[in-house]
Amino acid sequence: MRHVKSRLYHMTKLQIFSLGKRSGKKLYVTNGEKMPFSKVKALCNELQATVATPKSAEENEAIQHVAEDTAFLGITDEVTEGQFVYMTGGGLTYSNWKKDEPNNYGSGEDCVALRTDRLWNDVFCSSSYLAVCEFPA
Ligand SMILES: [Ca+2]
Ligand SMILES: [Ca+2]
Repeated sequence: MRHVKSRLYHMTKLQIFSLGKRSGKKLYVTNGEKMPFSKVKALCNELQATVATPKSAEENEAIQHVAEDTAFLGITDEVTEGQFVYMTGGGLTYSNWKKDEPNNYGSGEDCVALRTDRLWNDVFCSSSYLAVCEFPA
């Protein structure tokens, strides 16, 4: 019974999300809500997904297509300043930084956001941006 309940809960959570966009084997979905990075992480984790992480121009475009506004990506330089890595592990194999970014502005920006022009900017993790999760469909 507990299994059914948790399964139902999972399905409901999934249903809340609008149907996403697929790129290759990955599916990107958003609930259209803006929240700090810690909440995006928790939300995606709850859905047994990860924060959207583009590893090619095609995936970058797919994520931007799902997001109607600036969205967090699953990339940070929280561990070593200036060294951006995937939350799932490993250094970047693809990037699409806006000119003069990342700039680690102010007291330090350690999260990455995908803008509507598909370019990346390092941003404050405490700022609120769209939550986009990635499913290895
Ligand atoms: Ca930084
Ligand atoms: Ca920046």
